[in-house]
Amino acid sequence: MKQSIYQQFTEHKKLGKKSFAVLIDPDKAEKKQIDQLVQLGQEAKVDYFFVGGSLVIADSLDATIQQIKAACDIPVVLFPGSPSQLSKYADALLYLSLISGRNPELLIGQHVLSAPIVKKSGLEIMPTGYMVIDGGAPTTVSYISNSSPLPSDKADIAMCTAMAGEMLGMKLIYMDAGSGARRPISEQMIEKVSKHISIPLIVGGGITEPEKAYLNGKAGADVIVVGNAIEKDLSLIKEISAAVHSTATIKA
Ligand code: 1GP
Repeated sequence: MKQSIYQQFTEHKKLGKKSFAVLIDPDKAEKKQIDQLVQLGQEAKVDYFFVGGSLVIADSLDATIQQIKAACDIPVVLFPGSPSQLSKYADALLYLSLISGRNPELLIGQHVLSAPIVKKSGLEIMPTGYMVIDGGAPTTVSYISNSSPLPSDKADIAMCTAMAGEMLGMKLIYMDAGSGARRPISEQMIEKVSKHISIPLIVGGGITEPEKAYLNGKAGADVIVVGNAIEKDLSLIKEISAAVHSTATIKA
């Protein structure tokens, strides 16, 4: 039987294998650029395409995913900024609860309203504790979510938040400095969080160099997400993918 995406995440974590996810914002990516991204993604052995954005204006989500699926077998995971960003063409959904914030709408409110539609979508649902970490500049996600990000130098708060998320039943933790963050999440914070949880850890926001992607993996991130930097320079896919895949955590 085909492994679910979540089984892949946990299997890779067990083996200390790091994965690379390229984030595609359906609003920003043009049809031609998606074709190029998919081709380069296949060549570079990208593990996942995450699709979504804090603010998706154009109605191109379904079309974007169909275009990716028609061209490759790389799984497509929805990373939605709102409940309207659902597509039955994707493989799985990061079912996000903003556990770093204190906005009840994003912790549970919107989930209640959209639950029947999400259930009917038939998507693989992955409950995800979403933590926004201060990336040095106000990002769309902090404005839209109307909640402050977690301070970047407070690794202990991040650790306790992630631990609470896991004990509440979240299956993944996603730490995000926000799209285009000036300062990506520190390795010190990643290490602290990863040491205290047993579920897979996704890290993204402001990663622009292969070296940083590599160091994040070394520090304990299981999935590294890059969006903006690749949008600007497609050739980075190859370098960052190689860097992520060269990381191996020694498992005791
Ligand atoms: C943002 O984690 C993602 O939600 C990726 O961020 O676009 O800065 O790579 P970037």
